[in-house]
Amino acid sequence: MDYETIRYDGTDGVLIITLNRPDKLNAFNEQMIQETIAAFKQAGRDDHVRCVVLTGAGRGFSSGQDLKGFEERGEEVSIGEHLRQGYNRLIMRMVTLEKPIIGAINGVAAGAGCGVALACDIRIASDQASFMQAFSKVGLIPDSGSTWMLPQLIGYARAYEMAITAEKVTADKALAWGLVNEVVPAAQLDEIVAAWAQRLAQGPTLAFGLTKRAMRRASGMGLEEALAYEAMLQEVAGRSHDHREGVAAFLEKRAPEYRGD
Ligand code: LHQ
Repeated sequence: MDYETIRYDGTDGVLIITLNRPDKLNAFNEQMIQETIAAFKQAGRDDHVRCVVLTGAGRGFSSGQDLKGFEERGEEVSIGEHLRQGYNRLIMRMVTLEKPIIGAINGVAAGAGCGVALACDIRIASDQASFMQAFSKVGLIPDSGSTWMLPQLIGYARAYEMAITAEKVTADKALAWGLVNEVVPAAQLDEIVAAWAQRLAQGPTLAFGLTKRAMRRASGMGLEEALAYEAMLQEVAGRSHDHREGVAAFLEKRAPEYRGD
């Protein structure tokens, strides 16, 4: 599939999706929202893809909704419908993709761009990155999953602070708050993310995917239900090639060779 607003580059089990409207700090217009949804759908269907990296071209990760583009669509556009047809589908595609997604946060992640960053499973941030719940600057509430994901990640008080101040949270503060997994020098971001992605792409993809499903679902469950759900998914993982291979490799004192199934 040909994309115009994103780049879609895959090698050795790693797919890199690059938001590619650098002049606008990768603000999402309608085409970029739909192309990013399509890219994650394609990633889900392609068995060669075992890890996805999401990043931005230029100095931004994403500045959120393209406010100029949205304004030009006129007064009668329903924001609710725009979310339902766009960002909500994108966020659901990301969280239901049963492969790890690494957010390589190269610069500012604002508004819906912050929501999309939060929907990644792991965030590696450049020391130049920042996170901004920009919505209240334009009189809106956090969307794209931010009201759900942000309090879970950093707690209600910090999440609410980010929402009502709309101030940039620096990479270092994001690390201290548990918003990112690692902060790295900007010049080394690509290299360090590539090492992470290679490692994950050589891992037991089925187990990584089921782990994501179990953890995402567990947040809506009590312990008893979560235990039952874990047992059900472990039954599936336990029948996989990679489980047998992992145990055999351990017993034979060698490195495992996972296939992803
Ligand atoms: C932009 C944008 C942008 C267009 C930078 N749009 N051009 C959902 C549904 C429906 C409606 C509304 O929203 C939503 C969800 C949302 O995402 S709401 C939140 C939308 N985003 C924002 O409010 C952030 C707006 N941007 C900013 O505050 C700044 O650009 C940040 C703090 C992100 C970066 O600041 P700087 O590093 O100083 O860069 P800059 O402001 O100079 O931006 C560079 C260029 O990118 C500039 O264009 P220009 O032609 O002047 O060089 C900006 O106009 C353009 N740009 N964000 N969201």
